[in-house]
Amino acid sequence: MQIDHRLVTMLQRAQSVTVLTGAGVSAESGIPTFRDAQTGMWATFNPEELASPDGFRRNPRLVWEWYAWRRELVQQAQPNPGHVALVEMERRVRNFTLITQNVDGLHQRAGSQKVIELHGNIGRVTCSSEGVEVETWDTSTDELPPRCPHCGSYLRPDVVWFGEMLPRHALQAAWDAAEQCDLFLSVGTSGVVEPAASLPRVARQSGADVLVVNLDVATNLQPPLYTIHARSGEWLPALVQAAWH
Ligand code: BV8
Repeated sequence: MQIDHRLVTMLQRAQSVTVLTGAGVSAESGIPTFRDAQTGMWATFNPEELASPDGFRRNPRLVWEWYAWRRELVQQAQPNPGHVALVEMERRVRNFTLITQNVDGLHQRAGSQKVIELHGNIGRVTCSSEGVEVETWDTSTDELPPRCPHCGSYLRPDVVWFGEMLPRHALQAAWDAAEQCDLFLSVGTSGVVEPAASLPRVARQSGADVLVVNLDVATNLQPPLYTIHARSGEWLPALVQAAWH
């Protein structure tokens, strides 16, 4: 895959690079994106309803099982070349920050060291009342969701639901990284969900060049916003290869 030399030069010269990833980066690991038709038994449910406090209040068992199904998908998935390319980029760029909207932990499994998880991580479980992480619970009953061993409230996935605030420190760190970078990459995100969707604009307003890599854009290389129609699992490795090999 040929990468435009202007983009390669921008990356080579960048002192500070910030990357925002969305479900499209994990799609090539076989994890359905949020807006693709959910496969299997979840095709009839609206993710934004299941991923919400009201959805959990209305049907805690269904929501717990939806996350258990997704957690299984994630555990069977492997990081793809797009994740691996971002690990090398982190090693090559002086100031590098990776912000992800994904909750699958694949960036960390690929080897990324510094990952800002804006929407939490499906691999962690918390108490729905105390908010603290819970690692073991009574599995002898078939009641779902399981209950917190400390207070008896339902357990829930450690993810940010629609209508919930993002972790303050993570959002602040992401905002700062968007303001301070000279190159911002937005990869595999539809840019629908706020406040993450505002990060590319924050970067542009702070003078950064912004590259958007997605399948729902046409390629248009007009500074300072460059849109590239490409698969992240192909384009990111080709960019890293062109810049440093
Ligand atoms: C908040 C964790 C303050 C859970 C997620 C009305 C009422 C209440 C709230 C709102 C409202 N209106 C707006 C809001 C704010 C709301 C929001 O933005 N809603 C949207 C739907 C309009 N945001 C919130 O609620 C946030 N909190 O604002 O708090 C507040 C509080 C109360 C009231 C108001 C405000 C919390 C948002 C976090 C939600 N949690 N995830 C879980 O995963 O179960 S978001 C979830 O959806 C994902 O984490 C992800 O972030 C998002 C999906 O977005 P993408 O990652 O972009 O995925 P998507 O499928 O959309 O796109 C994939 C893209 O990849 C596509 O463009 C596709 O073309 C591309 N692609 C596919 N394959 C590839 C590819 N690209 C490259 N290569 C490929 N191979």
